[in-house]
Amino acid sequence: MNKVVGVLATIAGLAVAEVVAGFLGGRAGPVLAVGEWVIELTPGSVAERAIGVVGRADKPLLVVGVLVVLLAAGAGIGALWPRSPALAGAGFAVLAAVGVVALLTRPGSRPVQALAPVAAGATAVLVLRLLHRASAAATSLPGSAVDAAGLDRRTFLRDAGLVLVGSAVVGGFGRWAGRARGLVESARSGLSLPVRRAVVPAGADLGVDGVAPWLTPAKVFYRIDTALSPPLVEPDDWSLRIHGMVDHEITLTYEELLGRGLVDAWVTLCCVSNPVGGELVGNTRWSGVPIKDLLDEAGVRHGADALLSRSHDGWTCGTPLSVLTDGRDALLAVAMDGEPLPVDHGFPVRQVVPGLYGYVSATKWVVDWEVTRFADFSAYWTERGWSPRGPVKTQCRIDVPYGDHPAGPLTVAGVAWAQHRGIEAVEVRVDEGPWQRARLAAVPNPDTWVQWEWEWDATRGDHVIDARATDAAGEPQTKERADVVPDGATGYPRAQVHIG
Ligand SMILES: Nc1nc2c(c(=O)[nH]1)N[C@H]1C(S)=C(S)[C@@H](COP(=O)(O)O)O[C@H]1N2
Ligand SMILES: [Mo]
Repeated sequence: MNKVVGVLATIAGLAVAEVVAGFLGGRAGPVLAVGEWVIELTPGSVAERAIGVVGRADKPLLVVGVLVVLLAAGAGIGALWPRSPALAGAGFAVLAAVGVVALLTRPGSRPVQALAPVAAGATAVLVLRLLHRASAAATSLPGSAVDAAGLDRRTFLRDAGLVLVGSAVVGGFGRWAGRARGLVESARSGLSLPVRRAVVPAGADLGVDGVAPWLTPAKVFYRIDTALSPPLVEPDDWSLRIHGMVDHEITLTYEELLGRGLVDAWVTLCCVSNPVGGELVGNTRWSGVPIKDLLDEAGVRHGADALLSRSHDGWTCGTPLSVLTDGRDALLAVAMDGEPLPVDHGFPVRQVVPGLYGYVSATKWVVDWEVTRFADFSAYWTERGWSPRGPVKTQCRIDVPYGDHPAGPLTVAGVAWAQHRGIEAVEVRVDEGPWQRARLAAVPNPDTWVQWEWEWDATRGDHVIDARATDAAGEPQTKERADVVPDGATGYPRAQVHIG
C-alpha cells in the first residue's frame, strides 16, 4: 500500500513536470533530459551500442526505461514514509535534483527550466502526505477492524482515483502547452523554397522487387542522432556563426543563406554504425548552399585543416577542410527531395558531404562553425572512441533473395556505394564459386549508391550468395570482416537461400 502511494505521488509529480516544462517552452522536459543525459554519459566502450540506442525504435524504449526507474524509486520512497517522512521527502528531493542537473546540462537550456523538476518533487511530497493523512484518518475512526479496513480501502481508492485523473488532466494540459513542435512544423510547412520534387534520373532505378528504391523517400530515410526530441529551431530564429581561423567572422541568417542561391545534388548518406548488410544508408537529392562558398567568404587562414561544426543541441563533428573545398557537392542543405528538411533530419539547416560518414560531416540543426585544426579539438563521437576521420568505405548490400525459392531463374540484386569515388563493378558468387559480374544501373554522379542485379539459374539445395563491390579507382571492397567501431564495418555481405 505504501508503495502504491509512492507510485501515485510520482505520477502526480511527473504530470506537474510536464505542465511546467510545457509552459516554459523548452525542447525537453525532465524525463527526456534524463534520457539524453544517460546517452551522453554512456562510456566509449558501449558507444557503439549507444548509437544503436539513439537509432530509431530504441528511443521510446529509453524513455520508458527512465519512467520505470522513476516509478520504482517512487515505490521505494513510498515504503520509507511510515518510518521516516523526512527521509521520503529527501528521496523526492534527490529525484528532483537529478532532473535539474539533467536539464541544466542540456546545451541551450535556460535556468528557469529547473522549475519543472522542482515543482514535480514538491508535488510528489505533497501528494504523499495527503494520501497518507487520508488513510490514517480513516483507520483511526471508531468501529470494528473490518469497517475501518473497508473505509480505509474506499477512501484510498477515491483519493488514488482523484490523483490519477488529476494527473491525466494536468499532464494532458502540459502536452497542449508544449506545442513548440507544432509551431516549428507550421513554420516549416509555411516556407516556399525555390526547390522542386526530385525526378529519378533515367535508368537509375532497376525496379527489382525487394530492392531499396534508388531515391529513398524522406519518410523512411534512416535517422541517427543523440537527441531524444529533435531541436526545435524556427527559420526566423536560426543563424550560423562562422568564426575561428578566418579573416572575417560571419553570422548568417536563414534569409541571407537562401540569398546565396541553392544548388541541387544527389548524395547518398550513410552511418558509420551501419553493419555489413545494414539499412543505415539512404539516397536523396539535397538542395543547399555550397559550404566552400561560405568558407571562401569568411577567408580560411593558413594552417587550419578542420571545420568543427556544432548543432543547436550541442552535438559536434569535425570535417576536413580539404574535403569541403575540393569542389565536391558539400552542402549546407535546407531541403531534401524538394521539401524543406524534416525536423528529424535537421530543419532548418544541416550539412551533407559526399564521401564521409554522417558522424564526421552531416551535422543537423547546425548553428556554429569554427574553422580550426584537428589537433586542437575532439568532437562528440571522437571522445567516445570513434575515429576522428571517417571516409566512407566501399560497400554493397544484397537486398534479394533470402529464404525459400523454387529452382530456376532468380534475380540476385542490391545496392553498392563508394561515395565520391564511384562504383565500377559489383560481382556475385554462389557457394564461394567464381565471381560473376552483375549489371549496374546508371547513376548521375559518383556520390550516390548504384543498384545492381545478376540473373542466377538457381539449383536445388541450400546456398550462400556473396557480393563485393569495386570502386572506380579499381579498389575492391575489403574482404576482412571488421566491426563498425572505430571507422566503419568491412566484409562481404552474404545471403542464405533454400532452393527447392
Ligand atoms: N545534431 C546532430 N547531427 C547529427 C547527428 C547527431 O547526433 N546530432 N548524428 C550524425 C550521424 S551519426 C549521422 S549517420 C547522420 C544521420 O542523418 P539522418 O538522421 O538525417 O539520416 O546525422 C549526423 N548528424
Ligand atoms: Mo552515424
